[in-house]
Amino acid sequence: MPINEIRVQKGQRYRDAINDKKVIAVKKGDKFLDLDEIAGEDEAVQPVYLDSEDGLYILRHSAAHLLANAVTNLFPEALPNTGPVVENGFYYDFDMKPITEEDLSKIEEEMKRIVKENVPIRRMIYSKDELLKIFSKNPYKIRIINENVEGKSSVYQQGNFVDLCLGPHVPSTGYIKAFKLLSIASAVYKYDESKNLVRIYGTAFPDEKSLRRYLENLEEAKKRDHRKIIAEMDLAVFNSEWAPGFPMYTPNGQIIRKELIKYMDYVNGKNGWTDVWTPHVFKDTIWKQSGHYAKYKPNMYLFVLPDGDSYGIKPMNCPGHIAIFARRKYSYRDLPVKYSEPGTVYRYEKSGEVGGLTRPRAFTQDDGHEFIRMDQIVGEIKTLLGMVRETFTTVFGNIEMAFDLSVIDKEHPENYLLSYVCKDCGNRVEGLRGTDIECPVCHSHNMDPDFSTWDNATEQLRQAMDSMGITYKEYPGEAAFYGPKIDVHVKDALGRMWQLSTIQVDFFMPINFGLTYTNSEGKEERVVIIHRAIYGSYERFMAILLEHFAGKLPTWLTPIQTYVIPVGTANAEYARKVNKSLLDAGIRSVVDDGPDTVSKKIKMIHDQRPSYIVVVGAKEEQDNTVTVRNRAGKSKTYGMNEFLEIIKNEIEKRSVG
Ligand code: THR
Repeated sequence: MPINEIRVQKGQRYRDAINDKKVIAVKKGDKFLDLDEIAGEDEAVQPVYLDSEDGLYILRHSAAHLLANAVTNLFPEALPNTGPVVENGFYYDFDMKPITEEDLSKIEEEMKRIVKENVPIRRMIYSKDELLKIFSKNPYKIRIINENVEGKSSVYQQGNFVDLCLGPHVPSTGYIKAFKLLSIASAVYKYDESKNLVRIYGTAFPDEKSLRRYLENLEEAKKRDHRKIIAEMDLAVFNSEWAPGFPMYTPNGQIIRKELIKYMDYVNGKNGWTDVWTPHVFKDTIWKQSGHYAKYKPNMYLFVLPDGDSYGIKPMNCPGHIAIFARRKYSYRDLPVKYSEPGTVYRYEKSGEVGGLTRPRAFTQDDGHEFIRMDQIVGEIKTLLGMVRETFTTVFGNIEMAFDLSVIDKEHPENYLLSYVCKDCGNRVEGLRGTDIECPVCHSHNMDPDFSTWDNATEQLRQAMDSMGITYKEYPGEAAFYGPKIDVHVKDALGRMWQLSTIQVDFFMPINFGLTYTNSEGKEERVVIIHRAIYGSYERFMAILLEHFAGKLPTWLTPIQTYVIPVGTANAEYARKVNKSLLDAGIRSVVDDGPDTVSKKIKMIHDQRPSYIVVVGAKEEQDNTVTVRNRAGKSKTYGMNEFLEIIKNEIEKRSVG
């Protein structure tokens, strides 16, 4: 039974106070310590179990050291740089000659050998001078020491291998039983772009069973890779020569996209959103005013026309929606004003970062901007969260969602747009960002940040989620520079979390564009903008849908809903008739009345994943029935009209299956 607390006496080694092999470290306050450390006083510490979240982190960190130990044993000239824990595993970067898959197996074998030897892992403290001597042959470590160590620091030693590290680690290499090296990549050294390091990725788990499950999931994820499914179902075209990072949709892909847009139109419509259209290109004047130019310029596609005017292709839709909002005056009764648009945006990403539909350079957001009063935040956020829940439950069925509240880091006010109050003259300025803020009235630099607007908005976001019974985690420092935000993630069929929706409160652009309304006392007040996307973008959403359903999309989204096959040429006429009835009922149906056998046709259409294969022979023709095979391979015969009703109902309800 895991316990929460262990009492240790002054001078006692933690290891000696704990009699449980599953405990690999201890936690004292918010600090983690090795089991070999000695208590400085009588105290209570928390045991860290190998199979806990903290334990897994320590295990993977130790596995990264094990990897570096094995690499330097086999390739003595290799210079280790850094080896952090990452999501689902760890990596280590080495300055060394490129290695092969065969080398990877050898490294893994060497790691196993070191594990079998159960080498103790020891922590030692050295002065900066001593550290510089210990690592004198490794310029990467020297740089880290020079940049980070003041006075002294710890190293960890296991046998002949020593690494600069703060720890903690498992007590000995024998603890790292279930691990696997996954891949080799090349990583650019961040201080010298001409230097390519060899990055080795791996993972480790507390037991073999969890490792096996993870590796099976990884295999399944490869099978479900949306780029593979896109090719099989003929959904999109990626042409790296003509349009690098700009996906194009084929007729099949456009069907899915249009269905998603149609559904979002429906959700928007019933929640008071009205569709607008904005152009893809604006003059740079708008981008300067919105702040995009200052923040987004390196990611924008910009051009100058012969008349000297400069333009930018939109990286976001907000300025366009703002330009529409700003066309007239508003009273407090007119708000909220809600504009939505499937708005295509263009963001330059380095070529190494572009791939498939998850990282394109052009994508279409199911974007929306609403212009509201401060007192409307709770109500509007609740409506938006309701839209998020409805959308994901409709599209995915029963799906786990996680909500993050990203809030300001008050320790770093310089990162955000804030109001400041001058301590000398009492003047208040709004929406400034940076350090050393100057009072525009008395030029004093004695300015106090005023967090009240942020606090108010953040509290409204909390209230909205609390009142809906939504549990969420707060992330200080993750807010947008213009306001707090809620991000929604879903857990897919393989247990992976994907961030989809974003709901952002913004006080900044209303200031930049002078967006106001007249309040009930006839005074002008600033509006608040909420930026939101429910799917996120159509591209990313489609990728996630394809991977979640392994391409077997619910019928309403499937490009080919029915595929009609006659048993023989004698039934071809009836098959065409059945196909026409389906088409007439609005079903996306295709008939294959060619000479191939039924089994060959079924095999040929397999990768396109039609919802139903409708096989008709003499018996069906005589009875005016259809024999329908679903994706699970089960067949059933229905009257023609009966089947039409069933499939129409399934599509209309957007059933998940
Ligand atoms: N401008 C916002 C963004 O791109 C959307 O409105 C959600 O993140």
